[in-house]
Amino acid sequence: MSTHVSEEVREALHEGRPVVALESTIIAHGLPRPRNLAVATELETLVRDEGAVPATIAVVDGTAHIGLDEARLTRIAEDPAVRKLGHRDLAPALATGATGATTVSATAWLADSAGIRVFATGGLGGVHREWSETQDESADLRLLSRVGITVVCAGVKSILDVPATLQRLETLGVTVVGYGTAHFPGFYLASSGEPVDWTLRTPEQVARVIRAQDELGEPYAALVVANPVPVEDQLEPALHDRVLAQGLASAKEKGITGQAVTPFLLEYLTVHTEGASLEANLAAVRGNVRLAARIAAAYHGMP
Ligand code: PSU
Ligand code: MN
Repeated sequence: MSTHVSEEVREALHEGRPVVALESTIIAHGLPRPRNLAVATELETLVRDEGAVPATIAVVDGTAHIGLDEARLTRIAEDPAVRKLGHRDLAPALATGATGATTVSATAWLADSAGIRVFATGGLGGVHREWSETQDESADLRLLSRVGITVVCAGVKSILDVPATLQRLETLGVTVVGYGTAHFPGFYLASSGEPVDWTLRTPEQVARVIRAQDELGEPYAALVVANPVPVEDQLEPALHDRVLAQGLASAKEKGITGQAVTPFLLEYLTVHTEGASLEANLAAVRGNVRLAARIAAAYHGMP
């Protein structure tokens, strides 16, 4: 397969130093330009500040890159022709020389293949509202049942049907823990109101769970570490509920389907909350990236 692991990431993995995978769909399709490039760079710096090596993942000209140099990162952020690639799109993208940003499903797969144990994103994809009409369930969920990677996220995007998504994660055997909370976070909101079965409070505790997965052996599903956005940074809940309802109605009216649904709703919220949802999204992602780096450091520092 046409995969390229950057020298910095390769050396870190070889020497057993912490590495954190970062996805690129959030950069290309989840955040507005030109802010997205600044955020992509900032996230890598946050990882480095915690003593870990960032590995942003994307497909450029038919090669899957684990760790992007500045030119490639800039292209992913700036080129409007960059595609959105889920796991199932990787083979045709590599075979045809395409360029695309990787979603959670594609990133988790590529990171795991490269030997990276910890991955940070904003919010996972999941079961969409009105699933009974559209059967729209993100490929993120099933893929996470197939790779033993740890994903730090602020829950699943609140545009989704959260209880249905949690049920699917249970069925698929994906372990879900709340970080410092007994409730599943709500992406833009600190809590979705749904309970979680397990609460962990330190990076070292999370690292011990990863180690226990290692000992239980393959095949093991992913570990989802659900880390809430700080309450002071969350989107105001009443504003969230009102604008989301309008966005869902607008998506339906416009006939938006498939891969376009998630980017459409994220942008709708950004525009109609005058940027407040974007700030909440960014606060969540920053917190996740920092925590992921601390978990990776704790895991690699274990005796
Ligand atoms: N988290 C964010 N913004 C995003 C995403 C996650 O804060 O844009 C992306 C991830 O790449 C995730 C994708 O895999 O949204 C889900 O898309 P879909 O629902 O089409 O599977
Ligand atoms: Mn979908």
